[in-house]
Amino acid sequence: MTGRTSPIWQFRSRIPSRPGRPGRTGRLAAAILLVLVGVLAGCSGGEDNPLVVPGDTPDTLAPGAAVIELADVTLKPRVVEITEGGSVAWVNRDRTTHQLASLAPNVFESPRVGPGESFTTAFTKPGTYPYYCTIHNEMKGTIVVYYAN
Ligand SMILES: [Cu+2]
Repeated sequence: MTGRTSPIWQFRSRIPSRPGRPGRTGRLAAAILLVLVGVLAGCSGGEDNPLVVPGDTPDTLAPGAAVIELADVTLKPRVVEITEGGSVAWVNRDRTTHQLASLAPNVFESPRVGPGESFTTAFTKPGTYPYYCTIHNEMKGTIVVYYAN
C-alpha cells in the first residue's frame, strides 16, 4: 500500500506523525480510517436523517429561537437547530405567498403567509422535522430540535 493509490491515505498522511515513528503512526491512522469508513457505510440508507452526522453535535447549546427568511422562493437557512420549547419564525420577504407544513402530519402547518407577513411556531418535542412549502414543493427544509440539556 502506497500513498499514491489512495486519496484518503494522502489526506490522513497530512496529520503530523510523531518523531521517530512516522510509518507506524501512518499505518495506525489508515487502519482507524478504514474502520470509520466501514461504520459510516453501514449506517448509510435507512430512515436515519442524512442531515445529522453521528458525533457531529454542536459544542454550544442551540439557540431557543430561529428566524428563517423566505426569499427568492428559497428558505434561508434551510436547516435550523433549536432547543426544545424554542420557536421558529418564518419571515416572508418574497413577492409571493408561501405556506409551510411539516412532512409528517400534525406537527405544524402555517396559514398562507403573504409578502411582508410572518409565521411563528414553537417546538416542544425534540426531534428532526422536515417540512416544505405546500405552494412551492421544491422549498424543503428541516428543523432540528435538541433536548435543552
Ligand atoms: Cu412557497
